[in-house]
Amino acid sequence: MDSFKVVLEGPAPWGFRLQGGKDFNVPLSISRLTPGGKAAQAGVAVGDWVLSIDGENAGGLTHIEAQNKIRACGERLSLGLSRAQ
Ligand code: LEU
Repeated sequence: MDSFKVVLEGPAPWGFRLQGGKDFNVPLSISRLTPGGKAAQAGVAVGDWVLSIDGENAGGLTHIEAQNKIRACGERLSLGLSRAQ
């Protein structure tokens, strides 16, 4: 696994969708990207695991908690991601 961090400059939309979360018993991951959107431009890929949001471990978050945390980021969204090589 290759772990890395991306920082997106706001405002939203960030240009991605999440799937999974603690309530689904599946780790959070990127399920969809808007072509040319901020996340895609920053090198985020479909399938990337979301390890942290805004510097905080995302492992224990439900799907809605993770979405809310992302929505609370206005000017800057920092994501810790991990990708299978
Ligand atoms: N779909 C939202 C966006 O692209 C992100 C979602 C995870 C709240 O800004």
